[in-house]
Amino acid sequence: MSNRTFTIIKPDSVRNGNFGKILSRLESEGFRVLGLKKVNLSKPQAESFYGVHRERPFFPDLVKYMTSGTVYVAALEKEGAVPALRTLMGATDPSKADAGTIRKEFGSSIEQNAIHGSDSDENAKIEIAFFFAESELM
Ligand code: 3AN
Repeated sequence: MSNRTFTIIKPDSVRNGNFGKILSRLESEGFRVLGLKKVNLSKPQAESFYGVHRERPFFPDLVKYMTSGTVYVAALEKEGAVPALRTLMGATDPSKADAGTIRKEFGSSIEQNAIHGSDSDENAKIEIAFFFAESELM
C-alpha cells in the first residue's frame, strides 16, 4: 500500500474561509503535506482531471463548479493515506457523511462537498502527477 494521496480543497471551502481549518484537521490526523498549490483550474484541466465522469449527467455542472473559484491542491503523506483520507472525508453527499468527517462539518451539498480525495493508490499517483513534479514534493 502506498503512503501518498492527493486532495483538492474545493471552491466552497476556500470561499467560506475553511481552507485553514481543513488543513489543520488533515495535519492533526497525521497527514504530512508534501506539496501544496493554490490554483484556479481551467476548464480543460477540470475536464481532464474528472475525465472518468465525462459521461455522467452531473459532469458539466461538476466542471463548472470546480472552475468557479480558487482551490488548493495538495499531495499528502501518511501510512495507508488513501483509505485514511476517504474515512476522514466522509461520504460524497455531506448529509450522508458520518459525524466528525470533513464533509459533514464543511460540505453543504453533493456538489459543494468541501474536499476531494483520491479513491485508489493508482489514482493518487496519477492525480499527484497531474499537478506536481516529483522534485516539488518534500
Ligand atoms: P468522491 O469525491 O466521493 O470520490 P465521486 O468520485 O463519485 O465522489 O464524484 C466526484 C465528484 O463529482 C464529487 N466529489 C461530487 O462533487 C461530484 N458528484 C458525484 N456524484 C454527484 C451527483 N450525483 N450529483 C452532483 N455531483 C456529483
